[in-house]
Order: sequence, then C-alpha cells, then structure tokens
Amino acid sequence: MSFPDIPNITPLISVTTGQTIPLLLSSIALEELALAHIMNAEAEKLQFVLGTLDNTGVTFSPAEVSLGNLLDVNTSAQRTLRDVIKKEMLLEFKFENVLDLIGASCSPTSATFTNPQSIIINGDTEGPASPYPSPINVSGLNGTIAKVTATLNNMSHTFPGDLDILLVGPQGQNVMLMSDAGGLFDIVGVTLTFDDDAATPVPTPIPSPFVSNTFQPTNIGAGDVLPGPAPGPPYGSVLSVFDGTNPNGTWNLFVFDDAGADSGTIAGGWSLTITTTCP
Ligand SMILES: [Ca+2]
Ligand SMILES: [Ca+2]
Ligand SMILES: [Ca+2]
Repeated sequence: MSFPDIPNITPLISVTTGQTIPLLLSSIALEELALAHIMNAEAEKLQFVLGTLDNTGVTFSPAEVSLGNLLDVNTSAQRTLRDVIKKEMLLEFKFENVLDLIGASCSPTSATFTNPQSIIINGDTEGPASPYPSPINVSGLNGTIAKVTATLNNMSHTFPGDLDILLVGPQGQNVMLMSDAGGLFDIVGVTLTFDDDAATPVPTPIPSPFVSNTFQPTNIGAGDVLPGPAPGPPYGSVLSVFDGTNPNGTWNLFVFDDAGADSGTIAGGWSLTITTTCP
C-alpha cells in the first residue's frame, strides 16, 4: 500500500530533535487558533439569529425566528462545540507528548570543540594575527550554556603582554581572555586555559620557565580597541557572559598583537569546552 509524501518539503531540510520541539508547539498553537475561530463562528451564528450581530447588514425580525428555530441553532452549535472539545483532548495528548520529548531530548552535556589550525602572530609590527578571527563552529548542542572555558594550545610568544585575545560567541557576547597581561618573559609551547573558576588571573610577568596552567580571564589596563571584524568595546571580563545563551553557531577568536617587535604562534590552535543545561 503506497502513501503520498506529506509534506512535500523541497529542498529537503534536516532538523534535530531539539529543533522539532518549537515546530510541534507552533503546530499545537495553530490548531488552537483554528478552534478559536470555529468557536467564534458559532457565537456569531447565535448572535445572527438573535439579531444582535450588527455588522452583516442582515437581521431577522423576532417574528421570523421561532422557538424551534432557536433550538435547532442551539443544537447545531452544541454539536460543533462537542467536536471542538474532542479535538482539544487530542491536542492535550499531543502537548503532553511534546513535554515528554523535551525531557528526553535535553540532558546536561559537556563537549569540546577544537580548531587545530595554527594562529600565526606576526607581532614585529602591531597588527592582527592570521587567521583573524580563528573560528570554531559549534552545532548539535541542546539547551543553553551553563559554563564555557577556552584553551589556547601550544602557545609561544616572546612578549605575551603584547597580546589582546578576544573570544566572541555566536550570539554576539564577548570576553577578553587575555589583554596586556603576562609581561615580558618568553612563553614557549604552553597551553593556557581560561576559566572563571580558576584560582588566579594571568600573572604579570608570567614566571619563566612557565608551565601550562588555568587562569581567570585577565584584562590589564583600559582602552583596547580591536580592529574589525572584531566587535568594538566594551569587552566582557568573564566567561559567564555566555551563560544562558544558545551555544550553537560560530565562535570567533580574535588575536591581536598591540606592539612592535616580539612575535609568536598558537601552534595547536584553540579549543572551547561548553557545558549546557536544559532550558
Ligand atoms: Ca609584538
Ligand atoms: Ca587591556
Ligand atoms: Ca592591549
């Protein structure tokens, strides 16, 4: 037995479980709206025979409407409303199933995304690193952000205090991870993680020799303005600026060297670890 393809969606789309939930809720809302129109039409039918519907230009005089006529109309309205009530019960079942789907589709998740492409910091003259920005595309996460940490992998620079490093989320929030911090000693092949819950900000100067470590986002001084396409100031100071937002989309890391002489690389690119929570 064959069955027609309904709906005919061209071009083909693909949606995640999470994306279907608002569509299902919208479909329930549209059906409720249709039922409201039907009930309104029944009410207007009653108004019409009673002569109280004044926008039609047509009214019955009371003598034309018998008690039998009124009872017939009443019966008709009653039958229609009975069908509406049946449909409302089905919609309630549908709504309860969607609520179950929300519970099943969303569990707190922690995931790490990496762009391994090296970021070259040609800091002999002031200017942006390459690439600028370095993107990470995040997809497939349910819920909203509960926590974000960012890691710069295998980073070297002969004067880390030259750096202004800005992270911009897919919804436009941003945080300055490290700016004018770290001082003058070389860092070689270190991995820096930024976490609001770290014990300390980036020390100035970073002690030498330096080992990989986790720091709070650290912005020394004021007045940084990164060149476009980075957003302009003001810049966020904590990673919790992303909390409660949708994690999916393109995250961008803007690395800028704000002083001549001294260069570096972030040879292993960078990573984001995102923890989400159910709405
Ligand atoms: Ca420099
Ligand atoms: Ca600064
Ligand atoms: Ca700066």
